[in-house]
Amino acid sequence: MRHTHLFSGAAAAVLAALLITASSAPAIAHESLTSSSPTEGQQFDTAPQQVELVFTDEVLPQGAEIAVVDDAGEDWVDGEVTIDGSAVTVPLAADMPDAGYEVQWRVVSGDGHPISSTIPFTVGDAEPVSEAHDDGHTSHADAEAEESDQSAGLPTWGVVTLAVGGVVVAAGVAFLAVTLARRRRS
Ligand SMILES: [Cu+2]
Repeated sequence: MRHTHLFSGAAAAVLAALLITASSAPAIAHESLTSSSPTEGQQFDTAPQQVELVFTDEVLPQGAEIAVVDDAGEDWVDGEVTIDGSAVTVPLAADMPDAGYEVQWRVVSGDGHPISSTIPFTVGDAEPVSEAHDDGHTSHADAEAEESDQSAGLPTWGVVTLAVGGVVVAAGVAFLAVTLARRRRS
């Protein structure tokens, strides 16, 4: 009999911990980039006329920003950003010289979260942008990871606090269960 009660106490403790942990998990995913022109690292013989980004779902009609910069930081975007559902396009200047460039984009996902990344490409026989912002450069995968951290809405210490709280609650539940089991026995 005693073993049964101990077991149910432990089960309750595990359940409580699981519930608390699950409640801190991110609930909603945001859009991500599914395709782009240029693609990452693409080499053009002649300069592209526009940048097109396609996302997994519609992005919000405001807050989209695209720059196409060269090594000197000059922006070669020449016109307004157009958002059509999940596609975001912007025209480029007609006289882009052979060089390395980088698309720097930022859009607001349908769930209200801003997402951003960079896409390097080259025109002609040129070196990719070497750039001072190599430090801050994130691959698509890294950007996604950062974004999903943010979408959890909790800094790391918040998650830790919740986890510790879960263990404390679980311990309390287990203690109660064991105490009740003892009382029933006596
Ligand atoms: Cu999001």
